[in-house]
Amino acid sequence: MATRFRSLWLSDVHLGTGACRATELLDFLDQVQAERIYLVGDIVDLERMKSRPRFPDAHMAVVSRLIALADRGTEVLFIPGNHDYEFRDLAGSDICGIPVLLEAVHETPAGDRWLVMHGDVLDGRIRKGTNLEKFGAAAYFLLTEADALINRFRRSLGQDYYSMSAGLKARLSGAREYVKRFETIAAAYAGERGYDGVVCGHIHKPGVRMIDGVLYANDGDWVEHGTALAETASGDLKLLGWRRDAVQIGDTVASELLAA
Ligand SMILES: [Mn+2]
Repeated sequence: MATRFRSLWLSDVHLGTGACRATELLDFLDQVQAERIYLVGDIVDLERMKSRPRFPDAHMAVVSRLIALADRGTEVLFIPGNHDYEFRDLAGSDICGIPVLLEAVHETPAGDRWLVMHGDVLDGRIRKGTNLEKFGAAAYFLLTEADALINRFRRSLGQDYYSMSAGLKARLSGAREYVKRFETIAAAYAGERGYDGVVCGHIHKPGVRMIDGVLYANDGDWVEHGTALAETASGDLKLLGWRRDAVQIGDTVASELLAA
């Protein structure tokens, strides 16, 4: 029995790469239902496919599933990221019933307005005036590469997915600094533009918190974490995580944060 939500956000699926957890995502999509699904960028990794073209059946099955959901009445919206930026040229039109947008504005049941964007637009601001060139986005994402290899072995042994780079990144101060700056700058950017919150992806670090009065929400990724954000009918925002047996539903966050 699928759990019903008002809205669902997922991003950084990176279809077309060995690191993509397509099978887990398909299982996740069996377990949740939503009135609308925001695809918040880096869904298909066209960047990687330029050097190493591959598209396994499970990856195509994810594409087919999303198109089928749109066909059966789910409002599916696609906001391209930096790994599928070519689709930005299609903004204003749609792909198989899925509108393509540069960004979206989500309205909550309480009437709050959240900016929905991938987040790469902030990369320039994040590096400005810091030494993050030494440990920028490129190095950060390189750490995710080793995961695919390790987990291929772990899966063959029947073990659950373990994210090495997630653990490694948590210990590296450069990575922590990058994540913290991204979160702060994303919230400030949305606040400057008059929004009550921002929902994004890009940094492969799920999280939800208030930053200077603006809700910051990151839906994570389907390379390391296997996470999505979901809004209930009453407007609570939850971080969902895929597990072998069931979708793990995190604590209520938005309503408590917003009431604080
Ligand atoms: Mn990205």
